[in-house]
Amino acid sequence: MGRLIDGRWVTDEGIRLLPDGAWQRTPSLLRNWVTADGAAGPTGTGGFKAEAGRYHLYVAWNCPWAHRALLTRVLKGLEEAVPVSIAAPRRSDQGWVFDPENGYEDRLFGARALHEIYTRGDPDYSGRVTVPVLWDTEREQIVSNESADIVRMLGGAFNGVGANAEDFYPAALRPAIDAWNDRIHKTLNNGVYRAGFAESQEAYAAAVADVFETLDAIEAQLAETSYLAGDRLTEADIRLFPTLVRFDVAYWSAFKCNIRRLVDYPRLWASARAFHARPGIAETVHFDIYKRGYHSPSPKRNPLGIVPAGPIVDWSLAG
Ligand SMILES: N[C@@H](CCC(=O)N[C@@H](CS)C(=O)NCC(=O)O)C(=O)O
Repeated sequence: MGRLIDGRWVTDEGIRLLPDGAWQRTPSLLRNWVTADGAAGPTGTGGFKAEAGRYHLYVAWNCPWAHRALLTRVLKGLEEAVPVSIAAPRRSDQGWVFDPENGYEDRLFGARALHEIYTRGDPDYSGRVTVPVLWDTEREQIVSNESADIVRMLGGAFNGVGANAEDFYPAALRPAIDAWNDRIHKTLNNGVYRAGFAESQEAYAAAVADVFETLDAIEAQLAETSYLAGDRLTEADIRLFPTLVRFDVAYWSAFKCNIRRLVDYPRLWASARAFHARPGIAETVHFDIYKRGYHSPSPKRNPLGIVPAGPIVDWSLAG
């Protein structure tokens, strides 16, 4: 299913098909920023001052973009200051929906579907209805639906109002962080989707080559430094993790990213497991949901929706 936007076919997965059979993700539309003093951020308008309890995060366990926001929330100790509602880990003809009977509840409004939140903030909203979403309970509108920006805001704006002092975007490391973010976004976070949704052999081959070139480059980097941008954890490592944790159970088979597995990269595998072992991180990870979600029925990729039994990967530090 999909619809034509600007002369391009936009699928329910929000990715558009280019003439050569390659796929491209459509950009986010709502890009205001929460800041410490309420001043405008790099995009959008001002008036969104960081305050404990004022903002609410909407996510879904299976979405890797939402996952990076959840990871930052945990690592900054913002669980109480920024409450969360979790949509059911599947999409329906209503897009993302809630399923209170099974624990997937809109804790703010009791909405049945996420599109209700988008139109509550802007009755004329006509863009994609995606997670993650950061909602402002004071101004009753969406602040942002761009995960990269939400990661940065949660990481930097809330220090006076509940967050710990960890800095995942320190000034001295910004050039290295920006470079990794850019590369990883294109070739890995999005690269696995470009491989999985490609509709020509050439488009698939190009995407999969990008995926493994970048994984190889990261493995080489980890021989030099403990983390991507140096000897401390940064945003770049946070943004990498959702792709790594889905790799062997989902992307490897569902998206045919199968030249090597994560477990075949000794340093990358060790560093992913160490990240997973940090307090609160494992609670954000749901392997069965990834396996079922990425292998759910899809007319082109998996028409019968059969979910593979393996691989069984031991993420414990002993494994
Ligand atoms: N640029 C967005 C992308 C988010 C995104 O694509 N989320 C997917 C789920 S993984 C979604 O909600 N798709 C629904 C749709 O496109 O209709 C971000 O990084 O925040």
